[in-house]
Amino acid sequence: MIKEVMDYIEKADPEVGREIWKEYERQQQNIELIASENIISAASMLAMGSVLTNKYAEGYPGKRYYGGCSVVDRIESIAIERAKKLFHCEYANVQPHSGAQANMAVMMALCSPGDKVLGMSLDAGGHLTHGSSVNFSGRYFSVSSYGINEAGFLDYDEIEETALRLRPKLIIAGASAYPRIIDFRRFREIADRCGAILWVDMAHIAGLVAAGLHPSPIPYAHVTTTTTHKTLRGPRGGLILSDKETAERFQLDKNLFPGSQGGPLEHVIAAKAICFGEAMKPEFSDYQRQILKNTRALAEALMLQGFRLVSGGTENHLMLLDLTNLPGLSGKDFQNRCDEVHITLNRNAIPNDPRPHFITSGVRIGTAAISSRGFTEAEMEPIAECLWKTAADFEKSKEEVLQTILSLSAAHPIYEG
Ligand code: DSN
Repeated sequence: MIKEVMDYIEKADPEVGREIWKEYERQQQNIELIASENIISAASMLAMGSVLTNKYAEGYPGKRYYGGCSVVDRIESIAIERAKKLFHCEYANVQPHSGAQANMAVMMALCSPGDKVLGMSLDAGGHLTHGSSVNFSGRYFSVSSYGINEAGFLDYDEIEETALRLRPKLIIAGASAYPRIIDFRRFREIADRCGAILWVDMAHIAGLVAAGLHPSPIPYAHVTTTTTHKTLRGPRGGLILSDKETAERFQLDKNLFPGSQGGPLEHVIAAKAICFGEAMKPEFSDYQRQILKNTRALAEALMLQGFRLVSGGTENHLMLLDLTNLPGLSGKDFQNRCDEVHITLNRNAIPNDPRPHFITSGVRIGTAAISSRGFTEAEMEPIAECLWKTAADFEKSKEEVLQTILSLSAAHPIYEG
């Protein structure tokens, strides 16, 4: 079906259609190790290409500013009810166009410009929207940040000490490049001790949380946000979750629309509903368990090859490779070499990185996408070997690595049939 759709587009607009086919072939051939990417179901993908994209629906189900919204009202209500059931919470807003939009609305709801905020620093694995100086969150709020300790772990005692000293209005927990379990209960205790609100951004781990394989932030956070396209394996988009009382007290709905967004993307909301439905099935828990098994197997195989891992391992879907034992090899060089052999990953700063942000001394690796393709633990060893050869002996082993990667990819086709 996906191929028929691409054929149709190519006939209608050969210039764009050909590029979409090329991207399909790239995804088919490459081993995708970017920790924030995934391969979504055909149903979820096709819902985004449906007639729902034609509809304007500013407002919320039953309270729209346009006529003709009865169908999208039902679809959005299905998405809301499924999100609440999946994450065991009382309130869900499924309209954020992205994680960043969800985060902006939440920050505007919970704080006033100039308020003190404490979030994880981008350098240590936090996110741009958690107070980076180049983002709205760092420009309009008075942000301080916490990092990780020498061993690569969050140091909760130090975070508590900082929070008690600064007395922020808001504490942000959640990360984009942290390979360990986050103790949300401890974060809530810290927030309560200093009178702060706790907002958790669980974007990376939402799939694991849905499957009960990472402690849920929902019982502890005042507000939780996530993207829907990472481990959750849905369409590109955002989600806000909370209890009813907090949602009403901080007017979460109003802060998203009309506060920071216009018309909702009902075609994407339908795809989110489908993703939430899929995530409630037993197969989804099996999939999340496989992510954990693959990540651990890959981490162990990489360490055996000679790679160093920040924090010495992983407890979730991702790991951070510290390349400083490979003289002269930056994160950027390694990412570029991997591109040449059809392995896709992204460079990432490591703690106290000696190189600038655009270069870095590390890479981030995750297994959500390859697990969706059906890769299992046995295939993590050859992938680790390919990564090591690419890092340590590139010119000599490039052809051999390329052949191994192409045959591994060919064994796990995407969107066939
Ligand atoms: N860009 C995402 C990631 O790669 O983690 C975060 O928004």
